[in-house]
Amino acid sequence: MTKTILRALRGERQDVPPIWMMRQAGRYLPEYRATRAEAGDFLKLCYNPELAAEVTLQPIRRFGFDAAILFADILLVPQALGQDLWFVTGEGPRLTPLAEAGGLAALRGADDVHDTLAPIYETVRILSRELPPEVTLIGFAGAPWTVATYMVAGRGSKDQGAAHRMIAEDRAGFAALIGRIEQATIAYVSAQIEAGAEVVKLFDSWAGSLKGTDFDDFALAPTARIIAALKARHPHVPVIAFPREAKERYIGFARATGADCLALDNSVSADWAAANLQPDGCVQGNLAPGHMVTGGPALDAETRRIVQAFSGGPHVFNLGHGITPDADPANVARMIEVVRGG
Ligand code: 1CP
Repeated sequence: MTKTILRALRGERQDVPPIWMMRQAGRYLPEYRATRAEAGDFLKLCYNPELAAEVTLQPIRRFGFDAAILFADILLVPQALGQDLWFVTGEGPRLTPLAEAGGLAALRGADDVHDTLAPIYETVRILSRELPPEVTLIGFAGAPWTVATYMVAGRGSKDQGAAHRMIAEDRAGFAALIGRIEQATIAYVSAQIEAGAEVVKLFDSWAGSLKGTDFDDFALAPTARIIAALKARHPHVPVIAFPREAKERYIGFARATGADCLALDNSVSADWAAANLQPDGCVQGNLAPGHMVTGGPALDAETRRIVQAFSGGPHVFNLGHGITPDADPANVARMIEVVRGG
């Protein structure tokens, strides 16, 4: 029997939507914190196939989600392209900003990423052996725009100002950077699929800050080219696109990029998305992550409302963004129970 998430991604409506959760392996789980401590730090955990597989499996064991997402990070691709990467505890990722690192010319070619990323493929192989047969394995990468914002600025930022400045000052240079990330992403994600990933998700977390033709050139077009390349090699592997905060640009995004499913953030209402996006195919989302902290009757009511809103078509239940470290695991268990009819 085909797994429930694969059925949804192929466009099938189901009475009970399959469910998984962004950042389901993470700091809100004591067993995750213990394994991360054992690994030493976050990056060592990403590059340790046994321990990365272990943290991927933890939320499956604890909650029985329908899918597992490979434990890794979108910033491993810049590192594999040769940019220094480290994480500052309590602050987040740091990279040597691209201009200081010698620009695009100093980076490796897209086909040279595999040496660095080989442990990630090993994690995928372990998971495809160890996951329960009914659970789907999701691989992922960042979409080029979001990855580029970190490469240019050397860190996360609220407005992605450094990348926007580069677009204004050197549009061709920025397009070349996007092209390099795009090629590396195709190589990386194809290798994940060959190692056993059954679905791919492209995270464009900062898509919302691109407007007009910038959105077309740097969010939509690169995603479309990546999906076209993946479909040429692996036609049966569904792709989930997540152009977060794209708002009205969500309309038509699945058709224009060839994505099988649109992951929805919390800026779009479920009723609006059911009317405007679901007719094009599967949608994923979009409970606000705050309910995993606060729980109570509002969690039950919102969960039921979202399931109901999307009940007329293909739907994968998820949060609108990643679960936060202050979330209560009991609320996660309750959300799953409600989705499954409890
Ligand atoms: O302290 C820790 O243990 C590290 C916290 C953490 C985790 C659990 C980071 C640092 N990355 C991850 C794992 C991760 N990141 C996954 C694994 C699978 C999962 O369980 O979902 C995935 C899919 C990501 C993707 C990711 N990393 C994104 C896109 C999704 C999103 O959240 O918008 C982004 C933007 C990153 C960069 C990143 N890595 C880590 C942090 C704290 C950040 C964000 C920094 C910022 O806010 O700018």
